[in-house]
Amino acid sequence: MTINLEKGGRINLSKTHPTLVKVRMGLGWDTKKFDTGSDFDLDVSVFVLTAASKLLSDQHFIFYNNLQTPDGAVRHAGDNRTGDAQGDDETIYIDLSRMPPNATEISFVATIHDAEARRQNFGQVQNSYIRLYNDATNEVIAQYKLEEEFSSETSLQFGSVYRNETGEWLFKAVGAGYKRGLLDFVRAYGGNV
Ligand SMILES: [Ca+2]
Ligand SMILES: [Ca+2]
Repeated sequence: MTINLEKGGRINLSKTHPTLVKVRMGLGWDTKKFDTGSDFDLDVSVFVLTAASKLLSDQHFIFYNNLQTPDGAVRHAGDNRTGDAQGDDETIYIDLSRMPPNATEISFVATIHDAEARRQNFGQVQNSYIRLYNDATNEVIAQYKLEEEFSSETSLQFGSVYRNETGEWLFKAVGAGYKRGLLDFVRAYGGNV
């Protein structure tokens, strides 16, 4: 059974799926093409963070030019440049068993490539969602459909997979919009760019 999360909602994966090891995150969106004269490319990035919300290393910033963490715990399946895919537009694979012990949060952020020059924002994006699968069984464990209308935001934190004090893994629906670019996120998470 799929759990539908609301903004701010969470699910304790260690309780609902105690044997879960391989997780697949699918992110999807559609763009209102008539609103914009140029291509519209949303990019999903992943930040693997310590308890202090800092990147474990610069290599733990996963994006279209760095598709995998050195430990192999997180892998990005690659860039989709249009949002036209059927179903998930970009996919991230996570192996919880390979996650370094000091990794406490895996944050999923979407940004619009070249948003400023192309004068694009999340007001031109619709049907956004993040979906968490058990990659071993293809079961959709939880999903979060973003209901909110974003107007001028150029980036969006969709959600996080994180570890609590007792070592349980949870998934949280965040849905926070920002007027920030990708580099601003990297800097905020303590990356060197
Ligand atoms: Ca993309
Ligand atoms: Ca799509």
